[in-house]
Amino acid sequence: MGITRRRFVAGLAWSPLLTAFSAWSAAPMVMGFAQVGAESEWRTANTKSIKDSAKKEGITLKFADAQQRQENQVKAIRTFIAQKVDVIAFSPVVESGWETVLREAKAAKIPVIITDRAVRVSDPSLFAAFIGSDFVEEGRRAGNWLLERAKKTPNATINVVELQGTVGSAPAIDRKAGFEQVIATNPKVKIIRSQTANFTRAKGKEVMEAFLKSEGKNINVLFAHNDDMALGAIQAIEEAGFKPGVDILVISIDGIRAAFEAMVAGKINVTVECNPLLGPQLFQVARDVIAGKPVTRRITISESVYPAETASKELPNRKYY
Ligand code: GZL
Repeated sequence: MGITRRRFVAGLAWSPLLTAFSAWSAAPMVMGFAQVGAESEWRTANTKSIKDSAKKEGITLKFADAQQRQENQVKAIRTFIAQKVDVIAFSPVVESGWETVLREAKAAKIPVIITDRAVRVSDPSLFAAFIGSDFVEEGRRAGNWLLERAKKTPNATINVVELQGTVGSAPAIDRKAGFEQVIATNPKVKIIRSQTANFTRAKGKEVMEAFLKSEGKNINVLFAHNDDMALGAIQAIEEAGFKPGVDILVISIDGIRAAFEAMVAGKINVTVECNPLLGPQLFQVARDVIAGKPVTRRITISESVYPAETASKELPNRKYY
């Protein structure tokens, strides 16, 4: 199934193999998907959306979990190329290091769709489309919430500790950039410690423990690049005898169900939504790409900001974990 359906149709239009075509064209699309891993509840929801959509659309999905390791994603993409799938999609764990394997996919005439996290490549023709959030905007939204809150204590210095996502990943780079862009307008707001906790709950707790040990009472705000790290950090904050959401404000991103529950409990002050439910759009774009239709290169998802006061009303509507 290595040749693209587009070329196959062109070839068949002039040949008597029309019956073969009708049989083949009825064959389900085969997609190879290389997922980052299973590091967070956001990722679990993202994987479920992709698998559920593939099932609903009758698409044969070859799914690989890379356990947050780029070499595993590259290996999976090479396997998909060898299996001559119709289309490859993946959520790149980090932004760089994809040129070689994407050139191999291009040489094999297999279109590639990037979902969730962006790649940094010199040749834009190496992928057909990107479907995902604007992470810089998410960082700005987190920063804007803090600036609004800071108006309540205009003369106070606000010391922020930051739990970054995976080093080199688009969400970690861009959320940090967006947040810093906004807080730079208020000299009273300062990031005093910043470290990666790799988007996981366990690391979030561990790094927050270290922050608390070195900075303790000096910490006014935690900015976590995702809810899982924030939830881990909340455990550390409580074990250190502080009240999360009160002694230390907690700003987070994703909008998973557990974050809404923590907001109802007064332990998270705001979560900036990052929508993981990309499955339906992914398969729509895949069909268009295979059919040779023009596709929008960058498809972003509309998202909201949920301060704690909205949590109990919004909680029942949360479709994902
Ligand atoms: C964002 C996504 C991030 C989430 C984390 O689109 O790549 O990865 O914010 C997840 O929860 O681990």
